[in-house]
Amino acid sequence: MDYANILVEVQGRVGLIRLNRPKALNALNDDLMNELGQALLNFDADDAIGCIVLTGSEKAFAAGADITLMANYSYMDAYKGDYITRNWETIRRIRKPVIAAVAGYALGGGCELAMMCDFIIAADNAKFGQPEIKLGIIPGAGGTQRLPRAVSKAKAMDLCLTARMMDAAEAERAGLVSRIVAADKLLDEAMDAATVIAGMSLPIVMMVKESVNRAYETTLSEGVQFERRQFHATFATEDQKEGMRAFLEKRPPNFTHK
Ligand code: CO8
Repeated sequence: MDYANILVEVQGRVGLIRLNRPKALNALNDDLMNELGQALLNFDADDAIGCIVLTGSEKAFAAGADITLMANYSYMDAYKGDYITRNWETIRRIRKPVIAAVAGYALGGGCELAMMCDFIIAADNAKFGQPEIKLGIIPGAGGTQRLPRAVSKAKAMDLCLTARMMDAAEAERAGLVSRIVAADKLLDEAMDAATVIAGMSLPIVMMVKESVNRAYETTLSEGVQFERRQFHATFATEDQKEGMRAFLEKRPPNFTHK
């Protein structure tokens, strides 16, 4: 499939998507979000793919939603047209893990997009922020909701109210990113992590993702109950038999994703 705003490739069992609007620092518009959604759904439906990596360029993961597009919006354009936002949530429907590999700017919608991924690996030059307030708007894709859950209310308020950027080190201390790597190693590190995940049993990987995400949607006791049921369900898989047999036979497992 041909895309104009993203580049898509497959390496082993990993699907790689690069945001590719370099002249606008990967600013997110409707076309890009449509293509991203389609590429994610295609990888999710492809049995040969076990994990997905989403990245941008060395200068920008994404510098936010496209301001030229929004500048003359009316309320009705935003509300009734639902431009930009209408395909925004596709990423939440993806059942396989999506790793954000973030170098450079991840601002506004770019930061929100990274936060919708399952975890973020950051280059040492990464900068995160929710600068919408400087434009006279507020975050519109989870910045006021996912950021406090990721980094605490204090830091989320600080970032959303002052529009300041947070560097990679601060983002790691705050819990927004899982690891920091040198910028020139970012993609290798993200692809390596994705390859490790893609080598695990796919149904079990999906159960892990679903269970961890449940922690953000429910009470602790409901979440633990959900986890317990998923744990029980793992014993219905062939990969559980293979994983435990391989351990006892002191050999690597050969998962068949069943
Ligand atoms: N939209 C459109 N174009 C952009 C954007 C953007 N968000 N960011 C950068 N660009 C363009 C610039 O206009 C410039 O274009 P040109 O060369 O034609 O003048 C080009 O990219 C390069 O940018 P700069 O020259 O500004 O590069 P600098 O290195 O000087 O600065 C910055 C980089 C600091 C990233 C700067 O470009 C900047 O501040 N960008 C805007 C960041 C921002 O405010 N982001 C938030 C946008 S609002 C938002 O994301 C709301 C999300 C709502 C989501 C709702 C959907 C569900």
